[in-house]
Amino acid sequence: FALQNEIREALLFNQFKLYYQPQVDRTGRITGAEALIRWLHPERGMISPMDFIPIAEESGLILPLGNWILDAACQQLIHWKQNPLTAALTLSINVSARQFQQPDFVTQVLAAVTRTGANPHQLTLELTESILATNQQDIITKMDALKSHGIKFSLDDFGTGYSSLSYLKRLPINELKIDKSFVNDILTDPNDAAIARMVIRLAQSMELNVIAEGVETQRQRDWLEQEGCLHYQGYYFGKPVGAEEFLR
Ligand code: G
Ligand code: G
Ligand code: MN
Ligand code: NA
Repeated sequence: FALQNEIREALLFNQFKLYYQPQVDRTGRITGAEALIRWLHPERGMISPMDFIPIAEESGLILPLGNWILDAACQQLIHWKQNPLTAALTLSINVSARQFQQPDFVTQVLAAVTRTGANPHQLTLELTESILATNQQDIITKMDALKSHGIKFSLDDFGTGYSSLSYLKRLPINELKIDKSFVNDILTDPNDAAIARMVIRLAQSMELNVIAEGVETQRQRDWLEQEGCLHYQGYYFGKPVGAEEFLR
């Protein structure tokens, strides 16, 4: 309960900040970023989302927090618009299952877009396979509604959770994200290599974009390129950083 109250206060006192991790294409050019939230606590320093997102989800605070994230991300797109170097970047934001399951989720996302004037075509929502456990028609209806405004969807941590391949085919998804747990050992673990290869082939045959996360070395990147994965995210290209450092 203590942490719950602190999250509430942190929202009130503006202690959250979005960090941005670059996403690059095969030429190394930055095409976009993933927004990753940080809590800049006045006494405890920087707190990882792994330590507060689960509590925010349990307590329902993920709803106001999720709206704050949507707003902050859209505002960042507006900032980027003012600089030719960043004007065309896309921004991926993580959406919790609980947030997505709200009846007014579509309304909330579109409200943030309208309020800020952000271009919805530059916005990607990262969903995890955990959302797939709920009512299929409800998910498809929501995704279609947002898609009709130009918003895209990426399936995060792909391969780590619950997913039926036949179901995947019915969802209006644009991108699969190869989980970093597979990328980590692609060069040494034949099983991880096989899974990564399978995700790439699946994306290719379903005409989906595929991006590998957690790329830490040139050799991992080269292996992925050779297998046909042409978009990457990971420490090798850049860690998540504040907006000022991201611009630099
Ligand atoms: O950078 P990293 O340590 O940021 O993130 C840890 C975990 O927290 C990841 O699983 C990530 O998906 C999650 N996370 C980071 N930022 C957000 C966010 O803005 N919203 C949600 N729902 N989860 C986030
Ligand atoms: O949203 P998701 O669960 O995919 O969150 C991505 C997580 O991976 C974040 O915690 C982010 O900081 C982390 N991350 C990003 N790039 C790398 C990397 O190259 N190596 C490792 N170990 N973690 C990474
Ligand atoms: Mn993510
Ligand atoms: Na992931």
